[in-house]
Amino acid sequence: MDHPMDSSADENIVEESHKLVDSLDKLRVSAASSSSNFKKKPVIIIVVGMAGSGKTSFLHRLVCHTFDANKRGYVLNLDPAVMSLPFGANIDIRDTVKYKEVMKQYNLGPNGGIMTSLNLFATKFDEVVSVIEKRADQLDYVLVDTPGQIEIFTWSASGAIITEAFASTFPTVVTYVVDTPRSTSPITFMSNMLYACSILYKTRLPLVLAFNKTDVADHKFALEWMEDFEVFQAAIQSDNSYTSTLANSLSLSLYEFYRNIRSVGVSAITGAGMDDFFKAIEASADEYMETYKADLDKRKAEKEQLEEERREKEMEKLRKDMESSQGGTVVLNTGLKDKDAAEKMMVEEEDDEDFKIEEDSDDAIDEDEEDEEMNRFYV
Ligand SMILES: Nc1nc2c(ncn2[C@@H]2O[C@H](COP(=O)(O)OP(=O)(O)O)[C@@H](O)[C@H]2O)c(=O)[nH]1
Ligand SMILES: [Mg+2]
Repeated sequence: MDHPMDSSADENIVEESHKLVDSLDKLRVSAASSSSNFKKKPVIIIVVGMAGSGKTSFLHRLVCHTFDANKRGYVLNLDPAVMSLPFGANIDIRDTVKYKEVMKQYNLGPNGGIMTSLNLFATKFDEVVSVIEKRADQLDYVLVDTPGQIEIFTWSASGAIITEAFASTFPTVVTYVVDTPRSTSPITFMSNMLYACSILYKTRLPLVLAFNKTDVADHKFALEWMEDFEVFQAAIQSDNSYTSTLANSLSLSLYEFYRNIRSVGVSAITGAGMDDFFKAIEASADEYMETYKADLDKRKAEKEQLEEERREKEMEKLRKDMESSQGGTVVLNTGLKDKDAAEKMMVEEEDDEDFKIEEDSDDAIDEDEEDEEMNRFYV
């Protein structure tokens, strides 16, 4: 059977998780080294959203738009299970990992297969970042498509590794695609917003809400709900299925979230809203430089400071240890076992002393010497 990965044949999941950790270390190193030559371009656009919200179609639209606008885009497909892509991807996870083989080999279902494929790919992600770094001067945007099921990317270690790897090297913006016609119920809308909110706080990256499929349903209702709390409250109240106080209080806390994000209405099919979308991306990239990058640098400096302090403490400890051991001081352990050993040692010392006394005393005669004297006597 062909191995799903191009490299060695008998790896197992445990090994892969080790590799994942290794790759995280590698990425940390590359992130640290790249901080000095951080580039303002390209802007990474990571497209996430619920299954069927239109991520892949939207990405296709973005590819067409960047091409028409004479912008240089680079496309990355992270969905191992997609049958066919409407665009040509520069880097495609399917070229590296065969998702069906992963399912067979690790005996997994479709979601486990996608997740493991993404983990396998994440182990190679430092290479992906360096490929993009090499082309950075010639690129304006890197467009990233993610697996259909949102949680595979947003709640997995590999998704976090990939996002962090990008965010520590280039300005990175997350785009959350919303299926507008399916979010017209206030409760569905709120669930979707809570999910987007959790992504914002998890990644700490600028977030753009792309209300997709506006050719089917206008996103005006969503903007009204986000702008005016009372309008949304009224909508919740009229929704008989769910009128609990929980929904009310949750919706209130979401207002803080709405203030931190940009939202645009788009249609992947008609291409509506593209200019507004790219304006939101540019503003978000600036925001990245002002907030995320600054925060990243601060965190890095704090980490370095802590590391420096730790190193100094260790050195101080070592210096003290050396000073105290110079005079030959040995700290005795008073554990039971050692106590026996210490007693033994004392007995032996006593023996030595006895022997010394005998040896030093004038009466003491060595056996051999005695024999010698006897021999002389009888000769
Ligand atoms: N009417 C309409 N349909 C769309 C739009 N964007 C995507 N779709 C449809 O939504 C379905 C799911 O799209 P897809 O891009 O595969 O979603 P993904 O799973 O998020 O990648 C497909 O049938 C698309 O044709 C849009 O802007 N308008
Ligand atoms: Mg897709």
